[in-house]
Amino acid sequence: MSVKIKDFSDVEYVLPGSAACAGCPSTIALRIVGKALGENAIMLMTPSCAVASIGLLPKSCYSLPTLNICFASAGASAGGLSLALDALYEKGRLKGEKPTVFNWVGDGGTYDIGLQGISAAAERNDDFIHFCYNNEAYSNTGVQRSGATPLHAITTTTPLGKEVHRKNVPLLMLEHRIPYVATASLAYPMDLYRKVAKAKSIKGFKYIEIHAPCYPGWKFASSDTVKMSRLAVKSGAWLLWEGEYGRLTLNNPTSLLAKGKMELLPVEEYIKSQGRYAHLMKSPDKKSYLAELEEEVKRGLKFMAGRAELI
Ligand SMILES: Cc1ncc(C[n+]2csc(CCOP(=O)(O)OP(=O)(O)O)c2C)c(N)n1
Ligand code: SF4
Ligand SMILES: [Mg+2]
Repeated sequence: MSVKIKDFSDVEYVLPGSAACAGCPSTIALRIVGKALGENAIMLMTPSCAVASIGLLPKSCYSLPTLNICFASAGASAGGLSLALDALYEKGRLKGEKPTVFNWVGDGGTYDIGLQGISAAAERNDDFIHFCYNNEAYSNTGVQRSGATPLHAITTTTPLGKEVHRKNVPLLMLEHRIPYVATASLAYPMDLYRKVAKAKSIKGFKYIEIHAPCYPGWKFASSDTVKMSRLAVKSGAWLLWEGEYGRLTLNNPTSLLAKGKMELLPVEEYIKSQGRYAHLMKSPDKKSYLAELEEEVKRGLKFMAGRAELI
C-alpha cells in the first residue's frame, strides 16, 4: 500500500486547546494516527503527557471517545472493552463495522508500569492496537528515567547519565509472534500512516511504537522535533521495521542503512544538540563515549538485519 500525504484526511482528532507543549511529538503522532484510523475508534490512555494535555472537564482536546485508565490495566482494559464490543455484536445489539480499540500509552506505561498486562494481552491475542509513544522518559512527572531511556542520557533520576541499556520492547513484542508489530517515526509520516492503516485492517493484537523526541525532556530547540526524529533514524539510533507473526521486515531508510546502500550519520550528529548528552560532549572522554554509542548502533542494526533473515 503506497500512501501519499494527500490521502490524509482533513479531519483532526486532536483539537485546538490541547495543553501539550508546542511541537509535542505525542500530539503530532496522535494527529496522524487519528487520520489513519478515522472516527470509528475508541481510545484508552494511561497517566501521561497525553492525559495531562486533555484539558479540564468538561472540555477535551480529543474528539474520539477517550477512557482514562490506570497504568497496570492497559492490556486488560483494552482487551476487555474489545471483547465487550464483540459480545454486543454477537447479541445483535451493535451493527456495522466494529470500532478500532486502541491504547495511547507512553514508554513509562508500556516498558515499565504496564508491561505485564500488555504482554498478557499480546499472548491472548486480544483484538486492539497498543500504541507506545516513546519519549524515552516519564515526561509529565518531571522527566524521570524509564526502561526506554538510552544509555548515558541525563534525566532527573539519572543526573550523571543512565548507566544501563534501554530495553527493546518492540523486539519483545515481535517475539510474542503477534499478528502485527511496527516501529515508526514522526519524520516518516507516510510510513506511520501506512502502518496504522495496516494494523487497523488486521484482527488480533497489534503493537506500534512511535519514537517521540521530547524537547523539554531531551533539551533541544522546540522547533526541532521532526528534525530530531529524522536524525535518530538516519544515525541508526531508531530503527524502522515491521513484523507479522514474528516475520520481520526492515523499512527504508533503515533497510538501506543495513545493506550499506546508505551511509549512517555519525551518532554525534543526533546527540550533539540534545542537552541530556551535554556531559558527554564536554567530557575529556568524549571520543570513547561516542565510539561506545556508535558500536551500540551498529550492533543493533546488525542484529535486526540478521533477525530479518530468519523466518
Ligand atoms: C501506578 C502509578 N505509578 C505512578 C504514577 C505517577 N505517574 C503518572 S504519569 C507517570 C509517568 C508516565 O510516563 P510515560 O508513560 O512515559 O508518559 P509521559 O509522561 O512520558 O507522556 C507516572 C510515573 C501513577 N499515576 N500511577
Ligand atoms: S513534555 Fe514532551 S511529551 Fe510531554 S507534552 Fe511536552 S513535548 Fe509533549
Ligand atoms: Mg514517556
